[in-house]
Amino acid sequence: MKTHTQQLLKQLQLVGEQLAILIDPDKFKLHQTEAMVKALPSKTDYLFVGGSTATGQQTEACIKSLKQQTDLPIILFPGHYQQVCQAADAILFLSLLSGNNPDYLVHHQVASVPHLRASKLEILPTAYLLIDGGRPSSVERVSQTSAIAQTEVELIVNTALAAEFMGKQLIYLEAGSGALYPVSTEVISAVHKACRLPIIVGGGLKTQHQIEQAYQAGASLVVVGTAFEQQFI
Ligand code: 1GP
Repeated sequence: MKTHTQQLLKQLQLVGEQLAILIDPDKFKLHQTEAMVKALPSKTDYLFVGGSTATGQQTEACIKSLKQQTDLPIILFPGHYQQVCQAADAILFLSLLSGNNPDYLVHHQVASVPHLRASKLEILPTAYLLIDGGRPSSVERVSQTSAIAQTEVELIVNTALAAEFMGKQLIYLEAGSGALYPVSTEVISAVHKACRLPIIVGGGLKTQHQIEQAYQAGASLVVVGTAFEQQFI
């Protein structure tokens, strides 16, 4: 097995207030790549590529096309192990700790190993916590798990701390794509106070104000998908 450099993990640990734009290969149109890359906010640090339903082929075509237009690091945000793609730079190795479906806690991860062993992808061990964003999310539908209510702050903090004790390197607080409201600043700051790991926040972030609030509450990285995507679909 090749050694994976921990370059992006270090960046995520050391640099605050970063921005990732999420591209869903299922909605991505190859002929729009150039325009899409030009429209990226100047502050963009990473591209996340993935979605609940995208195929491996769509994911690979999307990443190869993006790679021709930009040097930004591309991080896989896989909804399924078949989205593992060697053309990316890194992968969020997600475990859906807010739910109790063993498929998304460990089975998909085991199934992805034959693809990962042969790859140079940097592996980012990430605890993925689905938090209620005001409407059913595709993560809930696909994983058949329920989101944690935003009022269950203690449960969210305990889950994040359990992740830290397990050795995860990143905490991802996810309100779901197209969420009516994002993860609250109260939740982000409670996790930030209790937990040493960098916090990624995504789902339902539509305005610069919401993004700033997430940073101020303790998010190291925010992820924006729908609000960017709407310019292209
Ligand atoms: C990434 O699922 C989010 O965490 C993306 O959410 O599409 O609502 O920006 P939006």
